[in-house]
Amino acid sequence: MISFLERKFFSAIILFGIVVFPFSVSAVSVAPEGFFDSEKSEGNVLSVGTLDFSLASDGDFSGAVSETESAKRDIEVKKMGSLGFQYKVKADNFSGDLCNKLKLRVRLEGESVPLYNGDLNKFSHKIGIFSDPEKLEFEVGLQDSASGWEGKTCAFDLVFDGWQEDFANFGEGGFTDTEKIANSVVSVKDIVINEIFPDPNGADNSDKAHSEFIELYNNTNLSKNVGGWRIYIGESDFIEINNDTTDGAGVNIGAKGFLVVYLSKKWSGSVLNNSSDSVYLYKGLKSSSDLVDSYNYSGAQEDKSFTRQPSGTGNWILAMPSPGS
Ligand SMILES: [Ca+2]
Ligand SMILES: [Ca+2]
Ligand SMILES: [Ca+2]
Repeated sequence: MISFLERKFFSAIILFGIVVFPFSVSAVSVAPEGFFDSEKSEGNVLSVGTLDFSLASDGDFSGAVSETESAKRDIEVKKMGSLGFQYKVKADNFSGDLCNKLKLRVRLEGESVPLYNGDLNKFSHKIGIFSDPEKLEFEVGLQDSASGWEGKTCAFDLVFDGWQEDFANFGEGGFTDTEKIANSVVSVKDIVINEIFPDPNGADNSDKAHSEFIELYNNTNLSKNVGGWRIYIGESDFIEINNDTTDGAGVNIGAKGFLVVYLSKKWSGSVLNNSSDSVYLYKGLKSSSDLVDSYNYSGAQEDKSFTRQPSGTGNWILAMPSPGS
């Protein structure tokens, strides 16, 4: 048994401890900074922990999107600091007409069910607690209803926000880290005019060896049938694509393949002007809805052709003729 007085004494000690001990702690923590050297400061930071991650990627989206093709890139998230974290990813900072015509699918490497499958410009997804290593697979393609997408671009950022595991959401407290990575996507047509040869050596279209030609290229990974399509030179002259005009090569263009249409198969003199002209590719009869591709050239030279560099997607240059390759 302890007496009333003893109890008061112990209470006083406890009260003293509550009141005085905090002061003694703060007295230590407010000691002059000069008493601490830089090593001790570093130690303090490390004892708290750091939240830091980085992003690694082999490169921008590979390939171009078309009616049948998508483009992909992988981004690896790497933990750099000592603290575990949760994270979320969003697409932001869009520029270019293609952005609102793209859909996005995001997968965690090795998982079959996508984390996200929807419009690119609405993408914002909480991934959750990070577990090392973590690679995300991003795949963009055209929205099903997209129109007027040919030859467009979209640039955007993927923004990764990380925060401490013990807070439910980013911005609610604790340490955070934000990293972003820039992306660009281009769209191409499935089939394009790839090369135009207006002025062969000597008399144009005197025979196949001196034939003007137009080369098509298939940007996709699927064979395409272009039988019955028409190439117009100017507004009214046209040549149909068939087994005869492709000189035995048929009317299918293999994946990432070429098909050459020889104008000497229809005409015996120059049809492509040896200075400037316009070439159109239609899916059959000439109508705006069936226009696949077109190109106006000027400044032709004998024994040189106009060609996309690289094939299928590049800008037009004047180069040595390369029918079928
Ligand atoms: Ca010539
Ligand atoms: Ca010519
Ligand atoms: Ca070529």
